[in-house]
Amino acid sequence: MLKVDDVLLTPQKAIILEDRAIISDIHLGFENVLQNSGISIPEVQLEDVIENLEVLISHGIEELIINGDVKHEFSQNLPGEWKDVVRLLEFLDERVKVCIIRGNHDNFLPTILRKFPGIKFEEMLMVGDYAILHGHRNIEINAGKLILGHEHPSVKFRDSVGGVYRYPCFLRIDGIFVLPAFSPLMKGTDMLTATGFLSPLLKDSRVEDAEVYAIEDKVMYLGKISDLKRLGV
Ligand SMILES: [Mn+2]
Repeated sequence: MLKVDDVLLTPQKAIILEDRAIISDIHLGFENVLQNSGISIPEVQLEDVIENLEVLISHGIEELIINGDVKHEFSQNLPGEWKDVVRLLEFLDERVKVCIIRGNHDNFLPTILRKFPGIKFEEMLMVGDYAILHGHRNIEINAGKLILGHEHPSVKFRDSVGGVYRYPCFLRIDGIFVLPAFSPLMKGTDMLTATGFLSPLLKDSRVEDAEVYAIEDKVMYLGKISDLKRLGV
């Protein structure tokens, strides 16, 4: 874990703030999207997600905040499709307090959440000085510090013999932290070639100024995007 300002960045792709862990963009069911486009992939995502959450919960956190996009598909709400979400929420509900922040893929989530009266569902949550929100919409915020999801940041490097390495990463820019996608299947957006951010809340920020905290077995500070570009990695 790496301490930055008043938060901890963990290799499980979570930010720990006070006694809470914040993750984002689980995108359960993404396997189905890959399968539908002809890519054969076993449905292993839920197990992987639960394994990582077990590690996080073992740090003794009081509450887990899921900062948007629990499930990938947002056009339908078929019961069978949602079994992974129900299993995940059952697993969490028995162990920690849970708060889900609405993401752009979460339109149908409230239907499932009726089964879980203990789980909060919010547009935004304040924890200390931080506003925690997904970031896909522009909403009025009275906080200088933000924790966002939605961007799925990663950095992609190429070595001299053509090997390609991609690491999910946290970004820190203008008092804002951006979480990597918690999903083990999402490759993420390569910030070294991205020309801008998706979030309207980052419209005044430059990608070049973002500081990169890449995740492998541990969290590594790599400097700013502009530094990495200058190094030609
Ligand atoms: Mn999103």
